This record gives sequence, structure tokens and C-alpha cells, in this order.
Amino acid sequence: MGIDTIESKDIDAEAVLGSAVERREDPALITGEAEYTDDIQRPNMTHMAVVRSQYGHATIEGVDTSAAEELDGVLAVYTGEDVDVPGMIPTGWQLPSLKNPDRPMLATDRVRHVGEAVAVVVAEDRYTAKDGVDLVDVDYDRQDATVDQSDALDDDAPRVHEELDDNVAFDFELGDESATNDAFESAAHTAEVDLENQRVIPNAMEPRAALAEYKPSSGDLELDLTTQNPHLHRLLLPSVLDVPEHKIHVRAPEVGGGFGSKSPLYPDEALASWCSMQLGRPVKWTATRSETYQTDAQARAHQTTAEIAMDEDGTIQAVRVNTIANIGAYLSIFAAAIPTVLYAPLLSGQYEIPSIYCNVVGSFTNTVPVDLYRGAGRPEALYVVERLIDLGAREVDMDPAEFRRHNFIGPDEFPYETPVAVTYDSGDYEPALDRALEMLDYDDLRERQEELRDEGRYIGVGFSSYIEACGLAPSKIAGSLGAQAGLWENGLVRMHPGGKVTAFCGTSGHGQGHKTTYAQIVADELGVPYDDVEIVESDTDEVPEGRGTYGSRSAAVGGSALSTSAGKVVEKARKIAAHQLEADEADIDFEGGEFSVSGAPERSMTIQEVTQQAYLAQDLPEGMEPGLEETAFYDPENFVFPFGTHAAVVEVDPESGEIEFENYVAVDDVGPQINPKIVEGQVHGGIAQGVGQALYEVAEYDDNGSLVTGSMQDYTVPKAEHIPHMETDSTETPSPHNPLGVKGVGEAGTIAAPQAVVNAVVDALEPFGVDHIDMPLTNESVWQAVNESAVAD
Ligand code: MCN
Repeated sequence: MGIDTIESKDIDAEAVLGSAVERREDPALITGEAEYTDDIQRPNMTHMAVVRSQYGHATIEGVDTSAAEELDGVLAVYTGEDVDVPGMIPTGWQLPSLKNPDRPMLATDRVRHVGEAVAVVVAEDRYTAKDGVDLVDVDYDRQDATVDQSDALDDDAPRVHEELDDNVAFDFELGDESATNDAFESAAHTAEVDLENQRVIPNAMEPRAALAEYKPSSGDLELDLTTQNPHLHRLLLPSVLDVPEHKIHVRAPEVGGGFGSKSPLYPDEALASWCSMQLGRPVKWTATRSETYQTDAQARAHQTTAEIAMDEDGTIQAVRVNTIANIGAYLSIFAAAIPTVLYAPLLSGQYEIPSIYCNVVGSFTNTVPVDLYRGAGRPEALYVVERLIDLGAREVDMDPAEFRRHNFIGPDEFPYETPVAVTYDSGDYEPALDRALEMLDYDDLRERQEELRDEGRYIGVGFSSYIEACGLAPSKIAGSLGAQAGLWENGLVRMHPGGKVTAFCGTSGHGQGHKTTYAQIVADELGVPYDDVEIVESDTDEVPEGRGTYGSRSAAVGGSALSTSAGKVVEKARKIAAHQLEADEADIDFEGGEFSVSGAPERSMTIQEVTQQAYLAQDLPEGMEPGLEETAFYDPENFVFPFGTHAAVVEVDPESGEIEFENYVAVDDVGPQINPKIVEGQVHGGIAQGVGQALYEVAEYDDNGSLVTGSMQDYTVPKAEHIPHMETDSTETPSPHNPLGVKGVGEAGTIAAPQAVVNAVVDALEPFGVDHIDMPLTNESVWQAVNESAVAD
């Protein structure tokens, strides 16, 4: 389904919400006017480069900085010994069994992953800083490393943190183990799979960068950052740097993509800030692409045994999941949440499953720390669920689409409480499946599959009926699950005396089109022209508070904060209008930006006229303050649970293992769409990343903890030609608990796509008895699966 974009001047004011208005962000991005962190110059600016470990595990016997210090243009070289502030990068999540070893911003006695910072060089220009790095001589004593998440749990595995008894970061469980075991005992059918959700590396276009300026006279620290959440940085940095929160000013200029990996606070940003505090001069750091590979948080890295139990007629009775999750060398900020509370609660998928049990052990390894990457925990869960569903269907000899339908949670069962601690807000799963089947021409497709098999050609169709939990997060629930900060969102709507509007939100868009969609929300609520609304984000000085952008939270939580603030503006304006029109407040109607007296529409004032009066302040209701601006801290009642059905159609050549896409259909339900074009773009981008994981991407380490896929030459980021043609459509099931009814879309495609692709390939190879292949499905792994399978013909 193609959606035509409309120019803002053509928007019907009544239909601003839900219009495919063109993104107002794009002209600056396309013309090069947009300013990124690395574009910013400050007078007297210096440059920082980082000495990083080339070893996965080593003790540091000494660091000789003398040659670097002598280099012309080098201003300072610092090692961990010089750090005079706490300097420990915090984690943001607690779990009952969690071990949280210190993560220094500069290593002192030991490095635990390749790329870990050991020293920094600050110089007058970036080339000298890099030359200085080459002159720093670190005397390492190489240690045995542990890399694989399961091997790390062996008693004799090299210890990542010598002060801990083992490499277990946490041991988490959810669900009813004994009821689940009982269900398996009595099940008519069971199926099991061992699968790996491989480690991947986010690849934002813009590498991370920081420009820090500490002003010794005032004690202010100004920080331009490639971040998804400036306020979270302001919240965390005081404990690292010993600078009070109100003296930290964080701004995210244009950010060239993040995909979750620009959420954490990393050592590098803290280091640039600390160096500026030492030198009293601005310090800029911009990662090279190799540094992003070695330092940006990596993701997934799960090893799982999953089982499904069914009764005689194919009704699911239970699911049992045991996962080992690789955490990397340290606990990055969301690391403890991702494989636990963002993973296990999604294991019910779209299905009514009486019993579920899940155990997750997190293991420390000598690898780059793991954190958010598009979907974070939910792609891993849905991969497990949807692979199990296909295996279950095969086991009971049912068509996979019908097996799904047979086990769906019914539309009347919402809100639906799962056995894994979440309550789905709303859902209606069959229409999305039906629409996908229609788009596929499913019956014909199956017939064609049979015919082609007779000709020695193998096409397959793979479904993914996914669920997603986003809109992070209700603070109470998140807190009970371990969050160390409230996850509400802040919105402020200011009517200016001239009738224009500036709205501020604590989220921080970095490609999602917030300035467009938020303006649509505010214009709709206030009844003002869309072009009269300006949106401000990503600046802790301008936006009082905020929690940033990740977990597809901005529409549901940020949008709701803005909608609530705008609603408060209307309520104050209504009081003023009532006063001025000499009518009772209850008799004032508001529509299309106009207040009028019920039954006497000629007695009316526009919201702009009311605003003028609010600032003129000569005739306001008794006791009312002048001005017209309102703020809201919106804390959602629950997560939102978007869903949909995606399906991939592929042809597989069993002789070569090559996979070719024939089709990809996606039917998503994200509630009402604020801007269908932006929603479509988000779905497309998400699917591209999901396909990337299914077919191409994998981060490989050798046994010493060296990152083998440390550059784009070795790590396959899919190109446009690798991405299938996509047909998208949607159904609309509003969330009952936010004012807009919206659910998030930013991660949906990435959560849905991998298993649609894997299920399609496995379906194509059914005649060969192939029932599972681990991602990425390379030509070689597909060819091997065909050749190793027992029933190869
Ligand atoms: N939207 C809408 N109608 C809805 C839901 C959303 O029009 N029913 C719009 C929103 O208003 C917003 C966009 O769609 O403009 C995405 O909204 P949402 O789902 O709330 O997600 P966030 O804005 O919070 O973005 C975060 C999400 C995540 S978690 C990752 S990862 C991701 C993603 O967004 N990273 C991205 N999309 C990305 N897109 C780009 N270009 N770059 C990234 O780094």
C-alpha cells in the first residue's frame, strides 16, 4: 500500500492528526544544513583520542605516556591513575540476584574487552591526538579470555571479574515452573528447538561524538552529544564526575540514527567531560568507525532451549524456555533489563498459553557490553515464540497460519493477563493475519509451492504474528521490575502572545520525525494551523525534564504528555473565553480552535484571541495568573502492545543455499496512526534491520576476545539490494489507556522480521526435513542444513 505524502499547506486543519504530512525535518537533512555534534566548533577547542585495549582480557602492568606527552601539540595524556572523580559508569537497572562490578571510565589494572579505554590523549587537533595515541605504550599481560556465553558458566572458565565467584551476572526466572513441567508431562505433543539469537552490532550512520566544555568560573558543564536521551545523561553524569545535575547542560544536535545504541552513558562522553574539567578548554571526541565497532553497545547474543507442549487438537498448553544471555564485560545501563524483563514477559506472544516458565542466566564475558538495539529483548522473545509456533504446527500437522489462528487470544479477552506478568492492553489478532493471507494470496501460494516442488524448486512462506511491548514505561511497574528512574515523560505547551505555539518534549528524536508528528498532535488539540506549532526537544536547558527516546515510547508517552499539556492549555483558555463572553464555563464549546457559547455560535473567540487576552491580562477571571502555557508529566498506566502479522515468501536453492525473496507483507496494528507515512517508514526501516539479522549480520569474536568482525569489511550490513520489496497495510486497535490511543511503531519491523524470514526458509526446505537453521542464514549454513538433514532426497 503506497501512501502519498501531503505538504503542510494542504493539510485540512480538521484532519491534521492522521495525515501523511511530509516530514518537516527532511529539508535540513537533505540540504546539509543540519548540524551534527562533529560539525560544532568552539573557540579554543581541543581534541581527545582514546588508547584502547587490543586484547579481550589482559592485566595492565604499566602505561608509559612520556613519548606522547612530548609530542608537539599534545596538551595532556591521562591514565586511570589520574582520575580524581568517582569515574565509574553506572548501570540503570537492578535485579534481585544482580552482580554489578565497577566499570571505570579508564581501566587501571585490567582490561576486560577489546576497545576498553586505557588512556586518553588531548591535543590541539585530532590528528595529533591520534598520533599521540600511537605513542602511548601499554604493557599488557595477556590473560585467558571467556567469550561464549555458555562456556563462561563453566567452573573453570576464566573469570571476567576476578572479585566475583563466577561469571554469572544474574539468574532470573519468570512464570510457574511446576505447572509448566506438569503440562509438559501430560502433553499429547511437544516440540523443542535449540537456537541462537546471534550477537549483532548496531550501525548508525553517524558515529558517537561528544563536545564537552567545562567553564571553571561558573562550574557549568556544557555537553553536545550524539545521544537519544540528554536528560538521562544529565541524571547519570553527576555520580561519575562529581558535578551537580543543575550545572550539567546536555544538548543533542542532529543525531544520525541511534537504534538504541545511543541510549547508554558510555565511558567516552564522561571522559571528554572530565578532560575538559582538567584543562578548562572545550574537548571534542568523535569515534572512528572502528571505535564504534569496539565500543558501541552490541546486542542480542542469546542461546536458548525452547519447548512447546500441545494437546491432541493442537491447543498450546505450555512453553518452557531456558536462555543464557551474554552481557559482555560490564553491565551497560539497560543490560540487566533486556534479557529479563524486556524478554520473558513477551513469551506468550499472541497466544493463549496456560503455563509458561522462563529462566535466564546472564553471563559476563570478555566481549563488548550488550545494551539496547532496536527491539531489545522483544525480538529475542518473539523469535523464540514464532519459531516454536511453526515447530508446533508441524508437530501437530496443521497449517502454520491456522495453528496461529487456533491459538490466538480472542478479541473479547482484553485486557489479557498473561502467565508472564504483563497485561496486554488491547488486541484483535485475526484481522491482521487475515489481511496478510489475502495480500499473499495464500491458498494459491500453497498450491504453487506444491507444483514447484514437483519441478525441484523450493519456495516457502514464513509467518510472524508478533506482539511488542513498548511505551516505556509506567514508572511503578518499571520500578517494580528494577528501573532506577521514573520513566514518565514531560511535555510543555506554550501559546505565544501572537497566537503561535512552541511545544517542548523530553523525548529526543534522532530520525523518527518527532517534530512533524508532535506538531500534528499539538495542532489538533489546540485547533491551530500545523505550521504555527514549533517543537523543541533534545536540550536539557530548553526542556525542563525528560527521559529520552528508546523503547518506542515517544508517541505513546511523549505524545501523550504533549496532548495532556495542550488539553490543559485549552481548559485555561476556556475559562478566559467564558469570562470574556460572559457565559458559564460549562456552556463554552471548543471546536476547530474556536470557543463559542453553546447555542449562540456568533458569540465566539478564537484560541489566538484568547491567548492575546491571557497576556494582556486586563480582563482575566478573578485570581487567574496571566499567560498561557501548561506542563504535564505523563506517566502511563501500562505499556502499549502493538502487534501484527508479517510474512516472507522466499525461494531457496538447495544446491547452493541461496535465498531469494519473492515477497514480504507486513500488517501492523499500532493503534491510530498520527502520520501514516512516518509509520510506514518506521516499518520499512525496522524490517530492513530484521532481515539484516536473519540473513547477514553476526558479530564474531575469536577465543581471545578479539572482534573478528571489527569493520564493515567483515560485518555485513545489508545494502538496499538485499532488502525485499515490502507491501504494508494496517489494522487499528486503539490502546484504551492513553489519550491518543496510540501504540509505538519504531521497533515493530525489527521484532517481526527475523522469524518471518527464518520460518520461510525452513518452510521451503520442509521436504528435506530441515526444521531449524540458526541466523544468519548464509548460503553455507542453508546448504549444510539441507545436506545434514536426515531425509534429504
Ligand atoms: N508514530 C505515529 N503513529 C503511531 C506511532 C508512532 O505516527 N501510532 C510516529 C511517532 O510519532 C514517531 C515515529 O512514528 O514520529 C516513531 O514513534 P515511536 O514508535 O513512538 O518510537 P520513538 O519515536 O520512541 O522512537 C524510538 C524507536 C526505537 S526504540 C528505535 S531503536 C529506532 C526507531 O525508533 N531507532 C531509529 N526508529 C528509528 N528511526 C530512525 N530513523 N533512526 C533510528 O535510530
